Amino acid sequence: MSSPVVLLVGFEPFDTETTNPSMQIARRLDGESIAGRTVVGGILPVTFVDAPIALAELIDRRQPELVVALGQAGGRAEISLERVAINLIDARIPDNSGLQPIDKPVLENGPAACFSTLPIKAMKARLDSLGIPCALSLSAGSFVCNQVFYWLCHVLGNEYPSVRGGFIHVPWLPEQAERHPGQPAMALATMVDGIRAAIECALLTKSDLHVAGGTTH
Ligand code: PCA
Repeated sequence: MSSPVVLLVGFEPFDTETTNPSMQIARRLDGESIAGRTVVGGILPVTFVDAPIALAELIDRRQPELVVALGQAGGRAEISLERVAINLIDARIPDNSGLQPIDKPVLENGPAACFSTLPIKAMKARLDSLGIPCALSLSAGSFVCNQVFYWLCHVLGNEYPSVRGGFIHVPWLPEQAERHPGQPAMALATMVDGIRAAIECALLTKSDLHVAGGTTH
């Protein structure tokens, strides 16, 4: 019998970027074994129409035990463990298909917000112990990442209630930050180590810590 699967998705490049660290991390960890599970990496398009469909197809096809979605948050200095997805799309820029929805719900008549089911405080403690910059975040924005995060909560909550999932934003890579003077960056190797440790922690932690959280964003 094949080993259980962790689905790890990242995004294609968007805006004026030619790469996306989330895509690179998903590629690097694809096929790795973490705590006896096999990581399956996937890449989502940065488009409001196709990204949620692609995510749902990957979940249905791979039947993962855990789902971690990654996205780039240029300008942030830490790996951001997102706590909450909101039922709002308010695109600052067009997506990769040219669509720019303003003030639209992700899901008509859906709840206003939903929470990550990852043990984010335990994950933060783990990254802190490794010296990898990490923060809890209260906003995944209102672009495609937030939409995918909201959709992930919706699909898991309705169709796979025993499967945990959530969203993690990562900083720009050093080569990206070069084009944005004064902005923070993180080396790919550090991000890969951080996401690997975060996944391992999520797999091994059944219930989250309840310590003062230090939410910073
Ligand atoms: N970041 C964008 C979408 C894709 C990505 O990597 C966001 O934060 O919404």
